Amino acid sequence: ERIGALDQGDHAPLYKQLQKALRDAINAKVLAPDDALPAERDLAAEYKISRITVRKALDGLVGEGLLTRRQGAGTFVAARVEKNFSKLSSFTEDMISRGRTPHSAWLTKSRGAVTPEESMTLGLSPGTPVYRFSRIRYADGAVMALEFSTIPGFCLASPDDVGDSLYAALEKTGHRPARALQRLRAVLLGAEHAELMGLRPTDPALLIERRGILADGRAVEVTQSYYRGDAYDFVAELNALS
Ligand code: 16G
Repeated sequence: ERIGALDQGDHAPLYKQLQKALRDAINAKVLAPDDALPAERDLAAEYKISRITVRKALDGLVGEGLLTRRQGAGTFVAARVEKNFSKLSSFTEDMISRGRTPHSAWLTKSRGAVTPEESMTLGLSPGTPVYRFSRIRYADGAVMALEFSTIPGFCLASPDDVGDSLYAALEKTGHRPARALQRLRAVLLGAEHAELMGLRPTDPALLIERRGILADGRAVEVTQSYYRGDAYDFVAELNALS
C-alpha cells in the first residue's frame, strides 16, 4: 500500500499537498473503501511534516466525507452507504448495521400546529397539534444528512421523548410506521441547507420524502431527508414484469 509523495514543486500549503496525495491514492484505488489509513504519527514521519499538518489534512477530508474516523480504531477511507430503497429502516439502524456510529445535532424539537399542506399529507384536521424535528445526522462524526420531520401529536407524549432515534421513540409508543410511501429526487443543497451541513450550496443531495403509515392506515410521519449525494447509493431488487 503506497500513498504518493508530496509534489516538491508545488507551492500549495503542505496540508493541501497531503490531501492531494491521499485523494489521488483513493481515486487510483491504492486506498480502497474501508481501508485504514496509517497512524497520524506515521504519516507525519513519512512526509516529514508536523502532526498538526497531518491532522489538518485529514480533518478536511473527513469533512468532505472522503475519510471517516472510527472511535478508538483510527481513520478509514469512507465507503459510500448502500441503502436499500425498499426497506423501511431508520438512519440509526442503517448506520449501526454498517458498523458506523450515528448521532444527531438537533436544530428543532418543538410542538406546533399542522400546516394546511401537512394536514393533507398526514390526513389531519387543520390546527391539529404536531411535533417538529429537524437535525443534522452524522456517521462517525461526518455529516450524512439533514432531516425535517413532522409527527402527529398522538404518537408521542412529548418531543423530548425522542433521543437520538425517532423510530425508537415511535416504536416505544407503538407508532412506528408499518409501511411508507417514498419519493426521491436530485437537488442541489442551496445556501441555507449547505450552511447547516457545512457543505457547498452547489453540492448535490438526494431529497427523499417519506410518509410513514401505521397498519391501520393512519399517517405518523412526514419527513424530508437531504442525503448527501456523494455518500449514498440507493439499491433495489427489481422483478420482471409478469
Ligand atoms: C431515515 C428515514 C426517515 C426517518 C429516519 C428515522 C430515509 C430516506 N428516511 O432517515 O424518514 O425519519 O430514518 O431515523 O430513509 P432515526 O430513527 O434514526 O431517527
